[in-house]
Amino acid sequence: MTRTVSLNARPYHWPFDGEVALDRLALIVIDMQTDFCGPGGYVDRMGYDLSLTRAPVEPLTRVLTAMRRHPDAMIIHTREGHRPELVDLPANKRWRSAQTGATIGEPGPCGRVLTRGEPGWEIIPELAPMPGEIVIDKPGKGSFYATDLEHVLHTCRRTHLIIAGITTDVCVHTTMREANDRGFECLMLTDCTAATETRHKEAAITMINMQGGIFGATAPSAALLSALDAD
Ligand code: C5J
Repeated sequence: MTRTVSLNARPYHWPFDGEVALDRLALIVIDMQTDFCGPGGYVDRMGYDLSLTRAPVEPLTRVLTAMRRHPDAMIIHTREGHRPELVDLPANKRWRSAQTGATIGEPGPCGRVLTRGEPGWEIIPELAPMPGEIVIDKPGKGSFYATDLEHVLHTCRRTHLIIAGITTDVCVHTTMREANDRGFECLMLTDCTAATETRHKEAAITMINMQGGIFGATAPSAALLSALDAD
């Protein structure tokens, strides 16, 4: 019998259907790449405070360690980035990045910005995927757009998603919205996510909690850790 999980969350005890077996659950860790939280990466070059986007690293390490003790649960990592030929980079996305001084596809201290195969695009070593974990490469902000994530989740019979990573207000929120519309029951781990501005993270969490949990629920990782360890 696989273990089930149920935990205190806001605005409701998660999941909505009482409990979820670990073999129906996937943890999705979004874009913990050097470009979003490492020195010389995309976010650093735009001038944001890296201590904010690095804050989830430690709690995420604990969550990954705990989840890896339960092989029934699926672990998925995502990476935002474009093909080296930039054929999947919309002109407006490139133009907007140029306005910030960190043009996508151009060389920088971590190689070409947000480009697949470059050092800045790699997941940071502390949170590197282990063998057997799934990596989804995405050209956009949402993890479902132009990827096979939905197909993988359906094939592996995953109905409940625990979502973490960076940034809360952009790729994490977009992914949670996409997942919610597809019928997945979602939980965001509040200390395992961060934005480039604290008020944006807070607003993003508040938005999830409105209307009875418009996109799902939110909880600190401690709630998940104790649910995973409970006998
Ligand atoms: C952004 C992301 N913020 N991973 N990407 O451009 O949230």
